[in-house]
Amino acid sequence: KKKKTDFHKMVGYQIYPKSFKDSNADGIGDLQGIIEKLPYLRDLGVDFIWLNPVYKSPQVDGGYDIADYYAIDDLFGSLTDLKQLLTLAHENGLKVIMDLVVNHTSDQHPWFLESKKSKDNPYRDYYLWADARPEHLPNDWISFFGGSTWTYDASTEQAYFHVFAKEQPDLNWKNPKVREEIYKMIRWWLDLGIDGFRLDAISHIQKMPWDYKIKSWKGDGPWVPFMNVAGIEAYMADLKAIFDEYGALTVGEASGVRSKQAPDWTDDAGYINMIFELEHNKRKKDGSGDIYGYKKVILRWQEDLLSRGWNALYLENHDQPRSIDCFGDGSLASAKALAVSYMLLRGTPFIYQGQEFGMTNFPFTDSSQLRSAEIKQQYEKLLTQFPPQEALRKITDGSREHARTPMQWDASANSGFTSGQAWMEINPNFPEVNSEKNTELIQLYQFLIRLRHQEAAIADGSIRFHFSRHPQALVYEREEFLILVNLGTRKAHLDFAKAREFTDENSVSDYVQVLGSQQRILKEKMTLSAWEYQI
Ligand code: TEU
Ligand code: CA
Repeated sequence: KKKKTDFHKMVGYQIYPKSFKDSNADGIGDLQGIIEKLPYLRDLGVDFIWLNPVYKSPQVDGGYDIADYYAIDDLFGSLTDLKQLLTLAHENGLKVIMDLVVNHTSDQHPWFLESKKSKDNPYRDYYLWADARPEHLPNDWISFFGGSTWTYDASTEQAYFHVFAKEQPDLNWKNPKVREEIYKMIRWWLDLGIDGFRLDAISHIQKMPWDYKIKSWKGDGPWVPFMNVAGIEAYMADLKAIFDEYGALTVGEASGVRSKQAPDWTDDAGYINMIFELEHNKRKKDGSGDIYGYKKVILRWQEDLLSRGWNALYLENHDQPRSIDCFGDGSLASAKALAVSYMLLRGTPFIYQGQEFGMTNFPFTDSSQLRSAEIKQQYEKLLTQFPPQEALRKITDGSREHARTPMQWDASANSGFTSGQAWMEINPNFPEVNSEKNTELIQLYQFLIRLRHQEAAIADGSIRFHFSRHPQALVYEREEFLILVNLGTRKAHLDFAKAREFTDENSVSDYVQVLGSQQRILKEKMTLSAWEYQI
């Protein structure tokens, strides 16, 4: 059994390979491109990278539809490239974790191609099939991407089950052969030398019985029948045993696992190291982020995992719009305040590519700029009700397309991303917003990463919140540190006499500002201006 990774002081960096760096001018980011940029990541100071899927895939859902778990898609390079990336990353002190997508495969995976052939095919039970008629599906459950979770197959007069797109049939975890195949594959990658996994949609692998009726649309809404359903424990325990053997670094996308349950999932006896909560991503009606909602979710997860368990912290990923526009107001000041708001919390922070220099949402003007199949489909649907511009706005407000535009490395042609034609349009603001220009924000990230590396209080200390009900000020203590952030443009007036008591050892005046040139003792009352932060 290998020693587990000391992830408390680590910072992760998420790479969406298609849009990170193209090395061969085909307009698509690739593994050699990532290799070229390893020095950049080393300078930023992060400890590990998480690669979104690079496996062989028809790319219906950004590579989350895998056709071969053991092969790299030609788009990205080869297994040799991946091995080279591992070696060089490790030489640069960077660990590498990969996406583990085992709730479903592509409908082009050989298992599914076999499974589809006949009811008595040996692979039939690798997936979830049930008797059906075209107008009478096994139940009325709804998929995450809209429409039924069932797709009818005329040749066998049955339907197969999928919680995402119809091109992503769900694997049948009840079948021991399926589990064996998956566990074998996990070992194969860990044996190859990767350092761990981000477990995709892992809370959906167990489903309710097919006759389960959706009672309420509140909470997890129509997705209750496949959100952290009882029975999942045994599968997770199997996974944990393998991860422990290798000392793998693991982070789960596990929606439906409540903050109260998360300690059981992520403490020493838990299945994985940490969980990405998805709750803070809730939007206001106009698609913008809800700061008070964000704050409330964060406080609850921090408090519920204080004595046991561990959080994965993030503002952005490949499924969310850019934080500077959704929680911030587009200004650099707001991006800085947001960085401070989450990087020093208790947990392991992740930075999504481009976030570190303030990449913004994309100004969509035409549907030809959309790339993901599921968004294009929804757009077509909306067109039956709305004029094109309105349909486009509705579909792109809060859409994950914003996060997937190519990296803006510099002000040169194609933002230094490719010397060919980029697969997705580059944000026209790249001459102003790029990794060479917004160094102030990058430096702040470097500073925050250093704090976590050097200060035990930040890596491992406890956390205590003050002004919990303030609509936009986030104030917390990490032992000898006090962090204050105003997440808004209105001034925040803080009266410490009215704040919850500070820890016995510390009074407000003990905290000195360590940022900036002069040191300033905090006053009993203080006002934070727009997006101001103090550490
Ligand atoms: O996302 C899955 C995802 O967000 C759901 O599991 C989530 O639980 C649900 O939407 C709750 O509201 C992952 C990937 O991040 C995404 O890019 C993929 O499209 C998806 O899985 C399918 O693999
Ligand atoms: Ca390429």
